Amino acid sequence: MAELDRGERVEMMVDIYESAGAVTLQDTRPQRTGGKSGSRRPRLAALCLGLLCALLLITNILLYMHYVHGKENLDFTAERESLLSRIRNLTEERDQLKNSYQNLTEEKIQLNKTLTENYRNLHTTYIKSLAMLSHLKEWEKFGSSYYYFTSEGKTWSEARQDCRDRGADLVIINSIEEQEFINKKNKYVWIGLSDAEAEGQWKWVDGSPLTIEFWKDHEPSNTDANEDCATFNPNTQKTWNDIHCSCKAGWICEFPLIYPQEIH
Ligand SMILES: [Ca+2]
Ligand SMILES: [Ca+2]
Ligand SMILES: [Ca+2]
Repeated sequence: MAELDRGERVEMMVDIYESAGAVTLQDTRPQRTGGKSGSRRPRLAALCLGLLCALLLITNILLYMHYVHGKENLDFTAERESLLSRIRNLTEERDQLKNSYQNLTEEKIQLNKTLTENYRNLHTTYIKSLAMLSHLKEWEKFGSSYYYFTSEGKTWSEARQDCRDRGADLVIINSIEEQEFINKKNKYVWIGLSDAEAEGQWKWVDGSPLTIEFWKDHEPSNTDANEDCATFNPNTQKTWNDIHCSCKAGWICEFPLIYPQEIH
């Protein structure tokens, strides 16, 4: 061996390695051939398992979607019932409000009527008060009224108009005290009593019927069927007489501080 040159030793070592590699390849080649057919089964199993997992996943997704959809349907039904209930409640409230509105409208109309009537009465009283104040020094107070006496000759209607112009009306005799008060003035005058609207049905100028009477004997006579206005003839206890309304006489105006309908 020592006699072998360097080139021969190298060739020998190459041959040894190649022989060793060939042996190694011959040992391993059959094993690789047998392993190729055996590795297909795990891959197929893995593929099937993957498919099963995918199928299971899809199934789960479908079940979840079905569950969610069903739950949404239930939620929708409950919400629909809730909304219907609210609609019913709102409808009832609307009907109640409608009734309340109608009642309030009727009350408003009634209040407006009352207010208008009160305003009209107040305005009338105001105008009467102004007229009364302008002639106050000519008036005489007795009881709860002011009285204006005049002997100027006018018809019953003219006399009444004069009283109205003064914010008052012809006198209404409500008591024996008022009768005696007027009697003491000793004036022949018109009083606010007439049966012009219905013969024999004597009424005061405010529309009230007689509550106390002081007719002279045999009066009211309605002489010539045309005596519809009452005069006051002083100096007797019974002083009233009906005469023609177109006759001339003095008159008495009365401005009550209390309205006649408030006197009981
Ligand atoms: Ca009176
Ligand atoms: Ca008459
Ligand atoms: Ca008469």
